[in-house]
Amino acid sequence: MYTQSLSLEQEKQLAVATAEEQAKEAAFQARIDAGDYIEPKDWMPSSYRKTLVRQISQHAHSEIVGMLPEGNWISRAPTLKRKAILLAKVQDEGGHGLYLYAAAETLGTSRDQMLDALHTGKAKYSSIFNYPTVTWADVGVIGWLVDGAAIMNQVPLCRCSYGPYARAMIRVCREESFHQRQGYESLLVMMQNGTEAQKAMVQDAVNRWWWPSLMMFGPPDSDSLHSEQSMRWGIKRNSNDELRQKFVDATVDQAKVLGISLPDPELKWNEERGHWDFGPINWDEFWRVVGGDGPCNRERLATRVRAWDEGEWVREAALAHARKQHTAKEAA
Ligand code: BYC
Repeated sequence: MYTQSLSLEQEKQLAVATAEEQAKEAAFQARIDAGDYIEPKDWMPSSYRKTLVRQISQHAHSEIVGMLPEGNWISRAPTLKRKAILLAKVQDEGGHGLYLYAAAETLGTSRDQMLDALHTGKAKYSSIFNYPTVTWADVGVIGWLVDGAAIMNQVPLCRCSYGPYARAMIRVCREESFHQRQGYESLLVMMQNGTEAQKAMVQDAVNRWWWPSLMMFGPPDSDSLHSEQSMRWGIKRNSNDELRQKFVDATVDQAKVLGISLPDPELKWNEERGHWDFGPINWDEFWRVVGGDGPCNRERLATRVRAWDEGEWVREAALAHARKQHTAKEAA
């Protein structure tokens, strides 16, 4: 009898808690639907927090790992001007990673935890950075196609429902736009004033980067695990396929101006849809790369882990300095 009345009481408490939780979730969704920004101290469902930490930290990792393929060409840039531009671009990417780690930290996850997830292979980063940069033209093509795809995906994130992420993205997008233009301009110079060998080098780079760039937008909507919920929460404003189509539509004309061809025999204007049709994407290759078996996955991760290990003394020195400053302030 006693046990039964206790469990009834517990059930009642549970029902009240569930009703409270549901009311909170409904109020939260109403704020999102009204276009309100969610700030770090606001109540949020734990799954919203988890999704954001996943996406923002993976985005941050992509920026940091994304420094490597282009960084490979800093010492071999063909002119002082191109070297200065490339240095600034790679440095910007480091900065983007830092804004994004800071945005993710506001959700209660430490930078050490995020980096540990990267270094142990638990967290993902963009598939695109697992491809090699074999010639100088790859640097221009990364600017044009990879940063072009990144902007297409990231401009809508400036209106993401989570305030710190949305604000970080505004600055990131401004800089990405310069990155895209510098890449396009460097390709234009090679295509208009270059030798036949240089033009062939640009075409070869486009052939290698085109399909991986389309994969950057993620799996097709039918296979996208998170899109539906993320769109309901206003984290994603467009689906993977919508953004991929927008990118193809914008890029075809740019390719014509450059005088290069895109490596897709099925690329065709569809009058009825008002969009470019394009051929099938090799999703087996995408999942292989995402799963760790791309051309450069092991090399990229090993480089990041080495940088982390070799930077330990810097972190220790910075912490010791901060402690010293703190003690001096306390004593004063
Ligand atoms: N690569 O349900 P889905 C840059 C994963 S940095 C690897 O559609 P979601 C730049 C996805 O994480 C560019 N993994 O996911 C830097 C999920 O697995 P988990 C980076 C991918 O999150 C330096 C699973 O597949 N941009 O531009 O709704 C130099 C199912 O996917 C990829 C961002 O990070 C991929 N390509 O949508 C130059 C932007 N695609 O997490 C340039 C922010 C999907 O469940 N992120 N996966 O294990 C986003 O907008 C979204 O996270 C995505 C994916 C559109 C990428």
